[in-house]
Amino acid sequence: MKIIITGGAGFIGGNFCHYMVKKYPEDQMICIDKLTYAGNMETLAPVLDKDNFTFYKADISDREAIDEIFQKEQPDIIVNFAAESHVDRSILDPEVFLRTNIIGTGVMLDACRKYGIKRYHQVSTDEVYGDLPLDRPDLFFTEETPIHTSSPYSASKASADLLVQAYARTYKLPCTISRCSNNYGPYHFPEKFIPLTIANVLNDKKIPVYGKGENVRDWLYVEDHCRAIDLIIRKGREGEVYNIGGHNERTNLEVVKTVLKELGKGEDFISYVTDRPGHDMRYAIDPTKIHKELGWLPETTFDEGIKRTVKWYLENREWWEHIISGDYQNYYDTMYKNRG
Ligand code: NAD
Ligand code: TDX
Repeated sequence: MKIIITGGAGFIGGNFCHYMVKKYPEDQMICIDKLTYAGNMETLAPVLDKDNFTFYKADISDREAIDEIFQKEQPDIIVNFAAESHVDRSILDPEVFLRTNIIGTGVMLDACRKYGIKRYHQVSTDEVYGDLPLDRPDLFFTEETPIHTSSPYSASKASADLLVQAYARTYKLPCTISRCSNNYGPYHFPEKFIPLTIANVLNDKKIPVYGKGENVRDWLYVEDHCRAIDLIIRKGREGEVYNIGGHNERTNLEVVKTVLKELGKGEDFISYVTDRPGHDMRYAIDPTKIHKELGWLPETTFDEGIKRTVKWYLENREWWEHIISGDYQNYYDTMYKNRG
């Protein structure tokens, strides 16, 4: 079996490459990544020299390049992780989100039609459902919740989902979609909340908490997400959407306090700053469908996952210091300077 993994030099795609290369030595993993600011070959270091791993540097919105790879590799399964993934960047400049997340998905789907595949899997997000109010803890996102997006990022991801569903219906392309809640774990780019918190504390910098820190996210350890996708591509039903999440809701303030405790630091690191425009209040996934159909359940508790994550950032300083010492500093200044 040949499996194309796009966006494999990023956070979740990278963890998925590690997981799949190790679990399926008989299958070939073919990673396609443009190596944007978020892509990092150091993330792929553990698999680069493995016989069942191949890497192509290419843009998923580049039709010619994608066609060439499909023609050469004749893949069976595609897992499309490649995306612009940071909400704040989509607010600063939406255009690249439209190009990669929408056009790029369209190009991948066209290549699947042209060359024929056994399964196309779209890695989507719970953000396509919009948000839930804080005072209705009884409400959760199910696969039937209407699409209702807030940011240019989530709108571009929802557009991609609609394209996938259109290709599945019109061209009978064998597709699945997964919509996962917030991931955390090793190799998470330090612009995102949990690694940003860890990196700032380790560099003796304040943690910028948006608004009052009361927004709620449903956190899932990245390996649990990888396991869910593996199950869906092998056993999930064609044409279906699967929500992935672990009933692990935390306010941002609770998350920061857990990380600070793990690092043995006090709450004086917390700094409240101007809120994100259009900031979604609460995400909460109902994962009943994937549990009942595929037997999936998260295995890592939040406390255990945070312990492992903090340990990883302490032991892999070089990986993230490399990132924050480069271009990232300009982004950080633009995003956080004068935010007050
Ligand atoms: P990431 O930003 O860490 O990685 C994205 C990867 O895609 C990078 O390696 C980047 O170089 C690559 N890429 C970007 N544009 C590309 C292009 N045009 N062509 C080829 N490669 C390109 O993102 P992530 O957090 O690992 O997210 C991966 C996927 O999972 C995304 O589709 C995201 O929407 C989805 N998702 C993420 C989360 C989360 O909590 N991080 C939750 C749910 C869903
Ligand atoms: O500096 C910060 N301060 C802060 O309070 C940052 C970067 C974030 N936050 C808040 C905003 C959110 O409520 O923390 C929460 C998490 O923020 P992010 O890490 O930016 O994630 P989020 O916006 O929830 O989106 C993530 O989950 C869904 C991923 O980045 C998406 O790719 C995924 O689809």
